Amino acid sequence: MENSVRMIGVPVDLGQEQRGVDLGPGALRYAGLAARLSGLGYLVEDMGNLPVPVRDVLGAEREQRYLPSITAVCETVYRAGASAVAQGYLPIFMGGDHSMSVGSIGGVTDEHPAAVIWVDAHADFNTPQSTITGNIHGMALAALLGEGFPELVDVGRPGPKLHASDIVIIGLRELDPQERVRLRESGIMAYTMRDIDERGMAAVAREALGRLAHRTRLHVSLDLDGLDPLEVPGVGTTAPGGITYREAQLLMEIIADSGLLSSMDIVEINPILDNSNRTAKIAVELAASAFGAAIL
Ligand code: 6HN
Ligand code: MN
Ligand code: MN
Ligand code: MN
Repeated sequence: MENSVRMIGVPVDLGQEQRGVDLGPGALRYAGLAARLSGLGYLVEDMGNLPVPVRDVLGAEREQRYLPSITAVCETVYRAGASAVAQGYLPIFMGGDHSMSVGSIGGVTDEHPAAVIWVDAHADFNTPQSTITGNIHGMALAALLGEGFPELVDVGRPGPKLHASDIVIIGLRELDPQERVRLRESGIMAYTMRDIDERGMAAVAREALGRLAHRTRLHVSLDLDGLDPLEVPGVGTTAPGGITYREAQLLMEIIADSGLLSSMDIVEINPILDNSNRTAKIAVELAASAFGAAIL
């Protein structure tokens, strides 16, 4: 793929309730993301952060779960993603919570379709009807498939941005009851922790790529809560029993081998909940592996 990376900060925390996930882009910068990728031979350009309204001044939107502001942010993310791809860059979207992926994945598929590997403890497949929390970060993947709030479905261009066959979820272990029914009916392939435990990450990763072989571009949406919270404590919605650092490394290395990586999200890092920026440092190592860092 391209040799130029564009880092795009999206300090959005409106898709969930914990404070601190808006600090994710800074945490990734301080953990050395740009230097790590330049060390691999990429030309790295950091475009800074996209404008995101501060939650404390959005009092009136609270009861709408910040839907108008999240929609506006996702429109901006969409345009930044679409221009990055059109200009020949590999964009890395630094969240922020997972609601921003409605914009990032929409934007990178503006001209050409892409497959998506969604690394997450969760499916983010709720709709306003199925959700328990009401949090929009739990609805991002559903919106990308055309379900839920029409404002989110129509971000950037009208209608769904992905087919069920374009997506695999890896690391799944926590679903809300109605979300579970929805996911089972959707046809989306999800590799649960049981699959990883029984078959191993190498087999899961290779099969996942095989299922996405009808696409020539690959977007990785890395929600850090897909990893085990013992290893990455700096996330807001923790679920025990997650992907280990070593399994995540192997997944990213196998993704790099495919040569298909064309864009990436790194989301849900919450430095306020973290120990010494450990979660962002691990995320930087995983991004480096996805972008082709090899041990030998
Ligand atoms: N994420 N299923 C829960 C909800 O609130 O809908 C958790 C969602 C987590 C979202 O981690 O990106
Ligand atoms: Mn998520
Ligand atoms: Mn998650
Ligand atoms: Mn398809």
